[in-house]
Amino acid sequence: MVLSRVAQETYELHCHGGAAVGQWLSRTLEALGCPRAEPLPVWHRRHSPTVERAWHDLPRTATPLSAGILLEQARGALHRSLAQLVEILSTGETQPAQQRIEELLSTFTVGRHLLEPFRVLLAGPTNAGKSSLLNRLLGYRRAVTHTQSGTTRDILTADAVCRGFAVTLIDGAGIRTDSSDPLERAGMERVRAESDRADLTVWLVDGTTDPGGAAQLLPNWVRQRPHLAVVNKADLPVHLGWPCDWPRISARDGRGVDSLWDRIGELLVGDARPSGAAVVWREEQATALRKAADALGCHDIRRAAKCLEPLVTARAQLPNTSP
Ligand SMILES: Nc1nc2c(ncn2[C@@H]2O[C@H](COP(=O)(O)OP(=O)(O)OP(=O)(O)O)[C@@H](O)[C@H]2O)c(=O)[nH]1
Ligand SMILES: [Mg+2]
Repeated sequence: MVLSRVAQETYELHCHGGAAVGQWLSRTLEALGCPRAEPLPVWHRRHSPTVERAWHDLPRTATPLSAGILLEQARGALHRSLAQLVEILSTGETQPAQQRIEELLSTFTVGRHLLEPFRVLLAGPTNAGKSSLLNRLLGYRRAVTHTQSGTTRDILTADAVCRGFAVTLIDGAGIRTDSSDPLERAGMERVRAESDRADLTVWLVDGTTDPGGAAQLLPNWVRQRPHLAVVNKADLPVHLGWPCDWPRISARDGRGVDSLWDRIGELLVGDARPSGAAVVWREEQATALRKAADALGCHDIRRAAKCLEPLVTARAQLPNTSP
C-alpha cells in the first residue's frame, strides 16, 4: 500500500486488490472518522490530459520500447508539442499549425500500436509452409505442421516482438479454390476476415510448385491490402516461374527468415522514432487533431483551437478507466 500526503490534511491511498478492496478501505476509514476528500486527487489535477492518459496506459504496454515511448509522453512530450501548437494558433498562422498537426498525426501510424499489437497474417496456399514459418519466427513449435495439405483449420495466434513493438502473428487454413469441404471453406473464410484487420499479410507460396497453378496467384483480397509475397522451401530447387522480387526463404533451415523478419519490421514500423519526440497513441487524440486540421482547412482558427482543448486543458475528473 502507498500512502501519499497531497495536502495539509489530505492523503491519497493506493493499494492492490481491485475495486472491492478500495471500497472496503474507504468505508473503514470513513467509519474511523476520516472525511472522504474530493474525488479528484491533487496529483492528477496538475497534469495535462495527455500526461494523465499516458500514466494510465503505461501498465498496458507489452514491450520495453512501447513503455519507453509512453513514459516520454507521461513526462510531457505530446503535451509540450500540443501546447506549442496552441501557441502557434494564437499567432494566427495556419500553415505552420497545419504542418505541426500533420507531423503529430504521422506518429499515430506507429503510436496506435503502443497498446495494440501489430497484426501480421501468414496466408497462402495449403502446404506452403505457413505453420512452419510461424514456428520458425517464434523459435518454438506453436503450430502442428504436416506433409498433408489442409493441416491447419482454425485461426492460431502467437505473440512476438518486431523492432521492439508487440506483434500478433496469425496462422490459418491454407487457401485453395477447389475445396468442397465445408470445414475447410469455413477456415478459409476466417483467414479472409483476418486479412481485413491485419496490418500486413505475408503471402507464402511453395517455391517447388509451378506458379502457373491458379491457387498460387496472389488473390485480390491480398493485393488490395498491405502485403508481402514470399517464396518458401528455397532449400529445394525453386521453380523459375516465381517473380524474382519475391524473397526466397526456407522455413525448414531458416535461410532468409532473418531478412524477412527485418522486412516485416520495416513495413510495419518504418524508421526508428527519434527519442523524446511527441507521439499520438490514442484514437481520440488523432480525432481531435484531424478535426483541428479540418477547421484550419476552413481558416477557422478559433474552432481549431477549440478542437484541441480537450487534449491540452486539464480536466476536472480522473481519466476514464476503460481501455
Ligand atoms: N523442404 C521444405 N519443406 C518445408 C518447408 N516449410 C515447410 N515444409 C514442409 O511442408 C509441409 C507443409 O508445411 P506446413 O507448415 O504444415 O504448411 P502449411 O502452409 O501450414 O499447410 P496447411 O496448414 O495445410 O495449409 C510440411 O511437411 C513441412 O515440413 C521448407 O522451407 N522447406
Ligand atoms: Mg498450417
